[in-house]
Amino acid sequence: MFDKFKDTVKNLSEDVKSSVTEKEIEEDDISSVLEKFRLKLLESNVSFSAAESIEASVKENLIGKEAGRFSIEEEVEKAVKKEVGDTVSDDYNLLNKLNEVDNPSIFFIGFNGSGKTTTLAKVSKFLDDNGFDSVFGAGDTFRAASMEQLEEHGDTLGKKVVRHEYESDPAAVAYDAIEHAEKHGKVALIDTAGRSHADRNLMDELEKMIDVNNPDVTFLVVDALAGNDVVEQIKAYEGMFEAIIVTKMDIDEKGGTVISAARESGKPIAFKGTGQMYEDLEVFDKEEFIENLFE
Ligand SMILES: Nc1nc2c(ncn2[C@@H]2O[C@H](COP(=O)(O)OP(=O)(O)OP(=O)(O)O)[C@@H](O)[C@H]2O)c(=O)[nH]1
Ligand SMILES: [Mg+2]
Repeated sequence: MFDKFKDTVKNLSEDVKSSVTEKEIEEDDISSVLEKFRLKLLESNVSFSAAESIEASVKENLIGKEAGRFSIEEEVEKAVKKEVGDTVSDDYNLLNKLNEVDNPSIFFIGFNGSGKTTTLAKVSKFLDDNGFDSVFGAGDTFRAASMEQLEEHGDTLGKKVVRHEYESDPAAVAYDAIEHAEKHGKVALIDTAGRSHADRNLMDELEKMIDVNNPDVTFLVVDALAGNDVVEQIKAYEGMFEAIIVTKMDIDEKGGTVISAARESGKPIAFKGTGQMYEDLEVFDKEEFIENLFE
């Protein structure tokens, strides 16, 4: 896992070692290797601003130290861990949140193909395992076959799917699904159409959907392979979500998307998707994530 990120940190340690000639590490010794390190972080999907602060933290940790008196690897690792730890938060508990509100509703929003529909189904399974029944709202009335995809999950998981016609108003679908959930003491899980920031109509529609229905929880679903696009995605949905779910972590070599998403949004990471099965959803654990970056 995260081999590319590991190599980046390891290479930096080696580069620092070979570039330090004096006893005490000076800025000049390491500025070019830090520059290279920053570029490598960018290649590992770490956003520009996050890469800059990781670089600054490593620099601060090394300058003025006496080479040979300490382990460069350890210092580099310590600095990167601290910076990532300060950036990424896992401070989100969905079950607590659901216990706090009456008739909860959860929206899943995000770019095309990020994993919204699959994640909704996984969350339904997670809720089942924790004593919450759910109803699905087919709020993607836009993409062909989206409702059949959701109904397939509904059939498999034994969940009712509230749907209208294609091209109909998704705000009304969500409304009906939430009403149905309220009547039956269930949680409403609302699917939405995949958007890109260029789709002004779909973005307006999504804003309306959220305004009208005032969901208790809105998750932004981002794909770990999105790379630098995640910065744009966070901007496009700014103010609309309270926590993030990062999907496809099982096929991510780079690790940087979590760091970028956390940095650019300031929001906690609630869950991670780790495969295509319903049970492949885990509560995000920051310490475990950081350990995985280095082990
Ligand atoms: N390996 C892996 N694949 C995933 C994960 N989450 C979702 N996928 C796959 O990603 C693809 C897209 O998932 P969807 O749930 O359809 O994504 P979506 O955001 O609803 O897509 P649109 O509705 O078209 O915007 C599917 O093939 C999923 O099986 C994950 O955690 N790991
Ligand atoms: Mg979908």
